[in-house]
Amino acid sequence: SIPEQLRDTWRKLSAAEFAGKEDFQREVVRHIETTLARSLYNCDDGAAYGGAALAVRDQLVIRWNKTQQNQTIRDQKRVYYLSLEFLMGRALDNSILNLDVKDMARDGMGELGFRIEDVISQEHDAALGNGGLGRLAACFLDCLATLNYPAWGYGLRYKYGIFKQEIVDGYQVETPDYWLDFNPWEFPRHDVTVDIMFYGHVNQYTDENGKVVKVWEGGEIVKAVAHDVPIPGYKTNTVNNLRLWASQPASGEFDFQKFNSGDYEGSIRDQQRAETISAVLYPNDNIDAGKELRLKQQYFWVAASLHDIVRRFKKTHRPWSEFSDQVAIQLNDTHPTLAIVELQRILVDVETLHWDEAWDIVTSTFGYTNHTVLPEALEKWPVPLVQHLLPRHLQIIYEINLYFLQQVEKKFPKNREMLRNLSIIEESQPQVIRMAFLAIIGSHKVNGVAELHSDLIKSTIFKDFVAFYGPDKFTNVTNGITPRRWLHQANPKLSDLISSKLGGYEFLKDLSQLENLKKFLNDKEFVKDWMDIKLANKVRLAKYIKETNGIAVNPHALFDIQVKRIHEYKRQQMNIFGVIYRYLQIKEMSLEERKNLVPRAFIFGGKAAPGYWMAKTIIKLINGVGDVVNNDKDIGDLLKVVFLEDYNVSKAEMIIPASDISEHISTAGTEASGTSNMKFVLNGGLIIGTMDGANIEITREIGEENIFLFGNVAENVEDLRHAHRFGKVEMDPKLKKVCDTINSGLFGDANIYAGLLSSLTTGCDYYLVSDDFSSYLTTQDLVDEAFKDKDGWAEKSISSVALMGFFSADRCINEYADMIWNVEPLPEHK
Ligand code: H53
Repeated sequence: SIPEQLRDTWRKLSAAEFAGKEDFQREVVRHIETTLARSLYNCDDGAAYGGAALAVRDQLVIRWNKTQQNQTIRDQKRVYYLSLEFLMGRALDNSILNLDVKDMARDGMGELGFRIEDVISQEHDAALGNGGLGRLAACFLDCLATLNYPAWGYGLRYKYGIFKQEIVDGYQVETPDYWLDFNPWEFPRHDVTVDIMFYGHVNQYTDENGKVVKVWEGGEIVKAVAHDVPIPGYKTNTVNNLRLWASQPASGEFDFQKFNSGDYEGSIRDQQRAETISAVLYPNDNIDAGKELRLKQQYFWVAASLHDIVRRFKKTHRPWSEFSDQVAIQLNDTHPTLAIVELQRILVDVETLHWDEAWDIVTSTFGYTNHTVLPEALEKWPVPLVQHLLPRHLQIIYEINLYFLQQVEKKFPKNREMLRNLSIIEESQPQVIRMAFLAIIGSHKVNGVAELHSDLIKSTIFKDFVAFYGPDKFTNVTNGITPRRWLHQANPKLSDLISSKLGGYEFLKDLSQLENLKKFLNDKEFVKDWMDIKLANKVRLAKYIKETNGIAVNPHALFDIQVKRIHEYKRQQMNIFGVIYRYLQIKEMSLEERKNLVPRAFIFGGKAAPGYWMAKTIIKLINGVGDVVNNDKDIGDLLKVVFLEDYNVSKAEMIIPASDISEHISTAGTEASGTSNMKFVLNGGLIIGTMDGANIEITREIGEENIFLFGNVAENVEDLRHAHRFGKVEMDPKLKKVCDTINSGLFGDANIYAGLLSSLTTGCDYYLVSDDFSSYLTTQDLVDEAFKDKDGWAEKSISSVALMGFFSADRCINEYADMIWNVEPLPEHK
C-alpha cells in the first residue's frame, strides 16, 4: 500500500466517475484510439462497441474497487454462490442501465456516429450455462448487488460456452462457441492462483503428539487462475465480484526438457491436458452424463474457491469457530457438493481441527438448493472413479457416511431399510456416491425452488431424510427473475410506460409497486399504449424471423411461443402434435369457416443436448412441419411454424416481449420451477400451462382468470404411468390422427420419427402426452376465443403484470439471506 504522505497526490489523480456526456465520449474515443488502436477512419460498430464497453467498464471498476474495500473493512458475513453455470448474456446494455446512464450513452454514441442498439448488439453473449439453472444464478448476482449484499459468485471460466446451434436440413448441428476473442468484462488475476491436486495417494503418519495424520500427496498438480468479472447492482454503488477459475499447467508453459530433446508434441501435451479442465461447458441440462472430466471440473472449481474463501477468512485472524459467522456458501444444485468434503479435509487434515468441530463448521456453512427430481439428472459418481481421482476425499465421504449412519441407527434401531435408503453410498455395481444425499447431510438447510417442487422433494426423493431430520431442515424459496434485465432491458418501452404511470422507476427495485397499474385498467389511452407496445415488439420479432428464417409472419397473428431447452419432459412434442392437429382441422374447413379463425404463429426455440437423440428428433419434426405448413398456399397466414436457431439470453430479450401466449406445458411434477414463465407474464404475455412448478404460484398471484391451465395434476401422474405400463390406456383419437399423419410421411421420411411415436406406445408414454393432449387442444381453443376479445385480452395482460411483484428475484434473495444465510446488506459506499 502507498505510504500515508503520498496518498493525497494519489487521491488527486484517482480515476473519476463521469460528470456528464462529454466525459463519457472522451473515454470512448480515447479507448478506440489508444486501447484499440483505431481511428475515426476505421471505426466500425465492433470498434464502437469496444470503446463504449471499455469506457463503461472503467466506471464499474471504480465502484468495484471501492465496494471490495468497503466489504473488507466492514468485515461482515459474506455469501458465496457456487454455481457451475452463470448464463450472463450481454453486459454492456446491462451495465449502462444499472449505472443509469442510458440516455447519456445513446446521445453520446449518437453524436459520434453510432446507434446505441447497433453497438450493443455487437457483444457476444457470455453463455456459460445451459438453461434455467445458469440463468437463475445470473439473476441472483444482479439482485445480490442491487440489494447491497456482500456476495461473490464462484464458477468456471469455460473457454467454450454452450455450443452454437445451427439448423441444417431441419436438424440441429452444433458448432463451438469461442467467446473470448474480445471480452472486456473479465480481469485475469495472474497473481491469484491456487494449486489443485488430482490422483495421488493417502499416507498416514503419527505426529509428535501421537496423533494419526493423513496426508494426500504425490498427485498431479493443475493451477487455477482467477478471472474476475464486475457485477453492478441497479442504481447503487455496489459492484460485486464473480470469480471464474481457468485451468493452467502448474509449472510454466511447457516442458522444456521434452522440447529441447525434439519431442515438440510431448512438450505441449501436459499444458493441453491441464487446460482441458476448464475448456468446455458440458452441454446437458437436467441430464447427468457422468464423465470423468466433469468430475475433474467440479473438484478443480470447488477446491480453488474454498482455498480462496479460507484464505480470506484467515486474514481476519478469527478463530475457526467463527467461520460460519463470516461465511455462507450456497450450493447451486449438487454440482459443487465436493466443497463439503473439501472443507472438511482442509479443516481436519490441514488445519488439524477435531473431526466433530470441523463437521459443525462445515454443516453450519453450507446450504443446498435442489433444482430437480428427474432421476436422470441426479448426480451419482462411481466409487472407483472417485477413489482414483480423489482418494482422500473418498475416505472422508466414507467417514461422513459412517457417522451419519450411526445416528440413523440410533434413531431407527435395527432398521436396515432405513440405513440402505439413507446411505450416501448406493449399493449398485459399481457402488455410487449419491451426491444429493451428501449435500443434504453436509448442509444446514435444503431448499426447493417452487412450492410444489419443495413439497415433492420432501415426499419423494428425500422422504427418508425428512423422517430423520424432521421437516425444518427443508424449506422452499420460489425462484424469481431480475426485473432489471427481464423488463427494463428487454422491454424498454413497456418499462417507460409503467414508469410514466407509477411516477418513476422505483418499481424496478420494489416490484410489488406494479400493483398500482390496476388503477389504469380503464384508462383507454394507457391500454392502447400498452397494446401498441406489444404490437411493436411483435413487429420487431416478425422482422427478425423474416431475416433469419425467410418466413413472413403477420404481426397481428397470435404469437404462441415456446422457447426453452428441448426436453421430453417439457413436451415440445405435444405442442407440435397440437400444431399438426390444427393444420389438419384447417385443411378440412370451408373458406367460410376459416374466416372465424384466429391466425396463429407457433414459434419455437431451444437447444437439445448433443447426445439427446429424442430431443433432436423433436427439433427435426418441428422443422418438418414448418416446411409443409409455411409453404401451403391454401393456409396462408392462418398458421405459421417457426424454429428460431440458437436460442440464447440476448435472443430471449427480443423474443419474450413479443409473445401473446407462451407455453409452459411440462408433465405435472417434472419442471421444478421454470423461470421463463415469469419473464413472459412480466412482459404482458399470457400463458398456457400445466399445474407444475411455479405456474401454480403464478396462478395464485395473478388469478385463475388470467391463465390457461390444463392437464393432469402431479398427484395423478404415478397412477397414470402405472396404467400405461399395464397397457390400460387407449390412445386419444386426435393424437392417433396426428401420429397417422406423421407416419404417412407428410413431414419427411416416417422412419425419422419412429422412435418419437413409439415412445407414446411401446415406451408407455412416460411424459403422458396422450393423457393431456385433449385438454391441451380444448384449452388452445379457449385461447383463440379469448384473443378475439381484444379488450378482455388487454385487461388480462395488464392485471397479470400488476400482480407479478412476488416473482422479483430480489424477494428470493431476501428470503435466502433471512432463512438460510443469515447475512445483512452492507451500507453502500460513497
Ligand atoms: O433449474 C431452474 C428451474 C427449472 C430446472 C432448472 C435446472 C437446470 O436448468 C439444470 C439442472 C437442474 O437440476 C435444474 O429444470 O425448472 O426453474 C432454476 O431453478
